[in-house]
Amino acid sequence: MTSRFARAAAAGAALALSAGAFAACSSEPETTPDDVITIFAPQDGAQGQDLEDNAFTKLLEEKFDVDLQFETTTWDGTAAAEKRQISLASGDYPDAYMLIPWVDQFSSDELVKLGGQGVIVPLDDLIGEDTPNLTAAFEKEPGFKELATSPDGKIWGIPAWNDCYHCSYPSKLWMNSAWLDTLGLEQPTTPEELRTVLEAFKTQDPNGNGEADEIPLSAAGGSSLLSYLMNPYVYTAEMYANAEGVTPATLGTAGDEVVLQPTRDEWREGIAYVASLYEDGLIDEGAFTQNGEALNAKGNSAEGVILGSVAVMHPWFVTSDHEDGRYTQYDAVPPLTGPNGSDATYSGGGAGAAPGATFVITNRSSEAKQQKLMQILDYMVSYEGHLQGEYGIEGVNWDRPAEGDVALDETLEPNFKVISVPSGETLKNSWGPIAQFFSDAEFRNSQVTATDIYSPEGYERRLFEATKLYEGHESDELFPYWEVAVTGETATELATIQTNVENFAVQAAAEFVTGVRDIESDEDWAEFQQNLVDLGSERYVEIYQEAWDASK
Ligand SMILES: [Ca+2]
Repeated sequence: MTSRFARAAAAGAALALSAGAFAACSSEPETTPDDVITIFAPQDGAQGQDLEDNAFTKLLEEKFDVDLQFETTTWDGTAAAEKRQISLASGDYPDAYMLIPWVDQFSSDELVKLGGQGVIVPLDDLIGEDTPNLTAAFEKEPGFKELATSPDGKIWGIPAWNDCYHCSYPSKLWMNSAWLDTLGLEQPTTPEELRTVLEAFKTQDPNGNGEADEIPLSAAGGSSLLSYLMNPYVYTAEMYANAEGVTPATLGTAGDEVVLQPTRDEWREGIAYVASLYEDGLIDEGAFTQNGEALNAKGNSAEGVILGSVAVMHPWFVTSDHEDGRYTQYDAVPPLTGPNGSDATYSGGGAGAAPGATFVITNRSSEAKQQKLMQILDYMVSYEGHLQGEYGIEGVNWDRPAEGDVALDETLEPNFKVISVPSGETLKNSWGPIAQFFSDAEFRNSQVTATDIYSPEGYERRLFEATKLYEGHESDELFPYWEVAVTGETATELATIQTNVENFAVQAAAEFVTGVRDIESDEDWAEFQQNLVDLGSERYVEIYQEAWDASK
């Protein structure tokens, strides 16, 4: 039994004497007194987090004269989504939900539905003079307010705005510079130059052990590899999957028209190129199927350095504890230039942010509680509240900058630095990503970061500098799906089609690359097109076309 329920019952002890108090739950929500606010939130015990007994919780309780009680779930997306749905369906839900967007959050569709049912309350009238920090954040980043505004024009909840610069350009290629030096080669700039480099990695023993054990190009899961290699031919976004579903990565645009990229001849040409690399043995056989753990094992192989290049967001596949210094060897290769130019995959809207909300207030909350909850939210949007909410206690978890410290973005004044603590204690004093409502570029990039990009302490700077190689390569064909919301019955219809089409496109692409399907065969190509149609691809494009038109 959750402590929230237990305490709420205790608080209403007089009522609890009557068995009816419990039976009444479903029709007439029991609520706690105004000075007790109940919150549903994910909690990560592995990082030492106990929201009931947490330094930031105590700070808020004192500052806002309130007792915060939690109903917790885990950081596992599927389990968290399920528990949230159960709590809503039971009728025994708390005053508010505070979630982590990449674990589980309310979708636009859910917000409109729950708002219409009166389960969650509109925040529009609660935002204003009483929430100066949120109001200022909306003015500073109009995209944040747009993200918070539902398709019906109301603000039913607050999403997290997380302007992660390096995540905005997720499809990067990390190549071993030491190997290039050994072989007297430069970083490739075109698809054919890449082939030449990969062939040299494969045949010229760059790790010098006399064995042909080199893996020229690897990846984990197929999507990042495809988007980096395909972009010189046709704009290709990277597919992400989370508890809410998959991103519409197959979609591109031609002017005002939404286009399914895998129907295009340019897509076929791109796949033919990737397939030719695979046929030449230049791509790791596991690239499309192996998970992160398997890639990690190759990157950190005890036999020595065997990875020539890896298509992933950042070089997490090597650890810093190897004596051979492999941790320092991988550098990002800028987008390759091909017939389509030199596009880079771009993910906008605060990088991975999706329409919807991480914070909502329910109809269980009295007006006094609603106001208090908005004050608490507003404090977490403020600079000081954000620092303490996300990181914890000053002097223990973070510090003010010292003389000589440099911000991640060197053009900004350094504002804070995070202090390393054992991994089992990282969230002992903070709410972590729950409090990350407004991580705009200025906040994130004013963090003190070591200037040696090849030291573990300078890792974020290495990613920051690598990303500059990709910035400015946004495609004319990009479909800004994060600005497009689909609601109502259409959303239900879309969810199934989207999952089917997107998963199939990645699977079929891998099959074309590995030779299960023949990209040169017109018959196989026609079959692939028919498969897409059978999965609802035409309706898929139609739904997004209508929603995109409506969003303009
Ligand atoms: Ca070798």
